[in-house]
Amino acid sequence: MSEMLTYRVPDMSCGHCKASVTKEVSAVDGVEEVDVDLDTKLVVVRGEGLDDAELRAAIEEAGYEAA
Ligand SMILES: [Cu+2]
Repeated sequence: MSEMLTYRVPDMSCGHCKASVTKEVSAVDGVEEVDVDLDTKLVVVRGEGLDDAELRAAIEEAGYEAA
């Protein structure tokens, strides 16, 4: 069964931010789809067996912090 987790990442501002976050989060186990909306600063992650700590670590790895 697919699940969805959403993070707010206020420091994302441009296409480069979006690409960095998408790349790191996509590499996390179980992630099937990553949607970054720069207007709302939301990162929506869909997948199976998602791990909140791993996803937050991936966002940090990209250089940002989940609010
Ligand atoms: Cu940027």
